[in-house]
Amino acid sequence: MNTSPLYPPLCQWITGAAALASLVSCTATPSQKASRPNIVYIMTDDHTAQMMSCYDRRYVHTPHLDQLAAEGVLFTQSFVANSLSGPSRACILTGKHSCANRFYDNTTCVFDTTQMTYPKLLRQAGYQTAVIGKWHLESLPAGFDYWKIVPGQGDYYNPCFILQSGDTVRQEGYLTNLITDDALEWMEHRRDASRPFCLLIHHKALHRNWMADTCHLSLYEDKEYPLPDNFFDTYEGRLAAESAEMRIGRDMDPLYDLKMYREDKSSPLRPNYEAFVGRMNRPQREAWERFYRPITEEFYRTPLQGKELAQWKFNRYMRDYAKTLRSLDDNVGRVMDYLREHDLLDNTLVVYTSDQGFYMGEHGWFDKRFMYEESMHTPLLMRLPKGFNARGEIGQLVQNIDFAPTFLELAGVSVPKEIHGVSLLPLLRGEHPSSWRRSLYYHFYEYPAEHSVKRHYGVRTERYKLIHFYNDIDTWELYDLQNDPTEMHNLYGQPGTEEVTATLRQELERLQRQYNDVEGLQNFRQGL
Ligand code: SGN
Ligand code: CA
Repeated sequence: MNTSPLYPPLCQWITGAAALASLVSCTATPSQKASRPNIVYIMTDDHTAQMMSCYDRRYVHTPHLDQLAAEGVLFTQSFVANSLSGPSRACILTGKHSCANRFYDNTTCVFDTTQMTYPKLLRQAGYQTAVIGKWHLESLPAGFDYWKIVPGQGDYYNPCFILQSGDTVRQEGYLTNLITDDALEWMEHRRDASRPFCLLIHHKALHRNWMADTCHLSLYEDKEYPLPDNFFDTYEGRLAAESAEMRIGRDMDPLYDLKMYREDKSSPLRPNYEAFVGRMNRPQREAWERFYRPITEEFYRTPLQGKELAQWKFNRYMRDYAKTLRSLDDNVGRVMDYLREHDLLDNTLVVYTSDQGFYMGEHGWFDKRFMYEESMHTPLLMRLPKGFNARGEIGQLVQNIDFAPTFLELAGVSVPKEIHGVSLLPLLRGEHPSSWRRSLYYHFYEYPAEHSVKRHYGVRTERYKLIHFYNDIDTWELYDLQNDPTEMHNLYGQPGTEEVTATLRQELERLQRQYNDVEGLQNFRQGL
């Protein structure tokens, strides 16, 4: 079991929630209640809506997230602008598409911290700002009173943190718990209770390779997960999909991804198994091996092939993901308990989202990147401060570039004209603005790169999606999401689709002009 220096291990927290109350001293004062709302923004990594029971009941039960949704709002049509970690984070901080914030991909970019971000503007307006956890923008955070981040992707076990002092410290414990410990510690001891705050809690979970806390390893082992209908997709009419390297059956690594380590087997991804389990202390390592050893022995004793192997991998992947998710859901519960017990909920906007969606076997895949639904979509829940009356589902098209203007408007800070997103406050008030946007723009750049997803951009309306894959390919795809929600039938060029294609093309070009996506526009013209 993992422990943190500040608080007892999470598994004890769950049974001893009352203990938290006895640790606390800081309660909201009447003046604070009347002040500008706080923002608690929880962002996870690669958490997809299929794996949240408030969105989808097939696979998992996430009681704390469900409660957040039940007490607030759940966006059904929430999307990212570029389905990858760094780019998504840059879009969120700036409220602008990648073409404007210039953080295009994870591999070649460094975030320019001299540019405008919403935390900077909130801070200038008197908010206390903090970010804890995964940052992944290469440069160090700017615009925060307090930050503590993991280097790069971070490690699940006994992770290192980079501190504001410039020092790097290694902390014993499980990362999802440690990030939450620090967030609670910041709210409890490091802020001035008389001023509003904006706290960003950025988890590494549920990023690959889905390493659960030792206390959750034995969960869900008797569960068989139903395969998505298009698990054995043949990618007909979709060249870019066919060439991607993210198939569970073919590309998921038994050692690195599924932890099937055996002394005489090495992984092409992680020749040294120690790179990830090597961080564990002895009890962690023993618990880990106790759990995985019998499964590994069975795996090598009765080798599977073809579809059987793919299905076996799918089930192991789903179980590891669900176990890792368990810590996340519990830790969201800890944050909500803290806010409730400190009388902060009435005056706080709590947001739960992910840096993008993820494939849980749809099209046979894991990972993200594509403009297809599972990865362009991202979960979005909000619990609203007093005065905002929306509840239940919100169905308008929203995008992660909308968070910055929403938070700024909520704080009474004027929204800079350069921001591409729009404030969600009218929707949170329960209004149904007739002029709400009818289309979204998307642009993905990280190619050539891991998983081999071609560069592409496109437009999504409520019903249709038009995508152009470019660079070393030049193909268009058109989907009717109403008749083909899983995007299996590329209608581009089919008789009868001329009118809708022309309208979508026009809309795509309009959006590229509006956001001044020069590279996109150039490719659009060449691709015609
Ligand atoms: C790592 C992963 C990839 C993943 C990227 C981007 N490989 O490189 O599978 O697509 O991160 O993810 S791993 O072998 O290092 O696990 S992102 O969410 O950070 O954009
Ligand atoms: Ca991610």
